[in-house]
Amino acid sequence: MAERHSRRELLKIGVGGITAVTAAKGSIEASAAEPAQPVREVLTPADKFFDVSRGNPVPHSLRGEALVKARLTPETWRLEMVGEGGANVPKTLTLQDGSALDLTVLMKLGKTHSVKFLKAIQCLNIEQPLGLGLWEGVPLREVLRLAGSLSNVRRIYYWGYHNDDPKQMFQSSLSLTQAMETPPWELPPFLAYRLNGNPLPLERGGPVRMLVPWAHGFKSIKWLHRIVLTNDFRANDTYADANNDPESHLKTAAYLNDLPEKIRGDQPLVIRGTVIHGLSGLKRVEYWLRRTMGRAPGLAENDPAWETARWLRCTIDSPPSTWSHVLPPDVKSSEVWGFDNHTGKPKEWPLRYGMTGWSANVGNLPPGMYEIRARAVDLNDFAQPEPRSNRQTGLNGVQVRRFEILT
Ligand SMILES: Nc1nc2c(c(=O)[nH]1)N[C@H]1C(S)=C(S)[C@@H](COP(=O)(O)O)O[C@H]1N2
Ligand SMILES: [Mo]
Repeated sequence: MAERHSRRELLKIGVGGITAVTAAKGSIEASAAEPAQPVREVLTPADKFFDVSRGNPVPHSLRGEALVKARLTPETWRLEMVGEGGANVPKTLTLQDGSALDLTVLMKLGKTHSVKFLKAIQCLNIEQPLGLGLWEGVPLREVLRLAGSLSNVRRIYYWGYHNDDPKQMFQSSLSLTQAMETPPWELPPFLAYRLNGNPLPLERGGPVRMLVPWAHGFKSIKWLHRIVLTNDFRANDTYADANNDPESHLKTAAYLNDLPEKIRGDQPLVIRGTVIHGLSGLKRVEYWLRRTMGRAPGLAENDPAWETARWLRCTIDSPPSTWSHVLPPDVKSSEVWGFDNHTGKPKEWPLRYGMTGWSANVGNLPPGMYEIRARAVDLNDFAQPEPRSNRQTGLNGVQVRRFEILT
């Protein structure tokens, strides 16, 4: 299964997932000199996202006639929308009567109702973010409006293309409220057909995928084919069946880049990583450097060292000074969600459900063995892995890297 494969690859990157129960303890001090910002990619190129796709063969390996038959080319893509379980849906969209929605009609809707949004894709079960994209599409509520005046509908189930083996099905769901009533401070779930200014590639779920801004990746169904309006109030998510919380929101979390195992001691050590601004906002990112005796196997959750940890502040990368170099040529930052309409600058940083880099200058270290950890603190003063450290809501451990400073 492709999912397994990519997880193994991620593990190869070297992720240490150690969790602390009461991680907010320990003192905070300002860090030393701020390191210069690295030149880094703001948007992840479409083909550089980590791929989490079920299916054998995975849908994006289909070619030619098989792709046409699967309705996964821009010309053949169709979306069905029907009712079940006692739902009253006045206007359905079906393949059978030729009313299924095609890409031309969807993109026409996008001319008057479009969403443009920088979102980090993060899997609930993988410890590193999969990528940050500029996603564009049409709010789900505009598509649901095509069904007319609904009654006896409480939930929306949706499916991506999968082959005829029911075990390979991948599905997710939202409540009707979540789809229809977008609060002014929030983003709507939407049907995305562009990524980083280009048509959404097959590998990322094109021609059209669902994107649920506040959620982990499992709600963002790729190769979207079917929407079912139901009066069943229960979530039907594939991820719920695998003992995950189907309503979990993206968490505020810091991730550590790899470090070499052996580092020269004659230059200051700079550490870097990324941070996702999740539902509860981001106050700061901190690191904790700890000298160890040899190859320590890691800290137990109840190790007293957590209580006396000295957490130091990291520097979150500032937003790019101009967005015209970052965004596609036909997209102005002032049109992107979360940016000010007049100034074209982000209203908060990092942007909600977005991801950015951070760094810290740890300075010159004497030779020896070390461990370094990083964590994010949210606007409610909860430090990672809190406030929801149970794994059903998503992996959120405090990451650690071990290294030796050479003489
Ligand atoms: N149709 C379909 N959509 C899917 C999946 C899948 O296996 N099939 N995997 C989901 C999961 S678990 C994640 S984390 C994201 C990953 O998105 P990406 O492959 O674009 O990085 O896709 C989601 N959408
Ligand atoms: Mo996932």
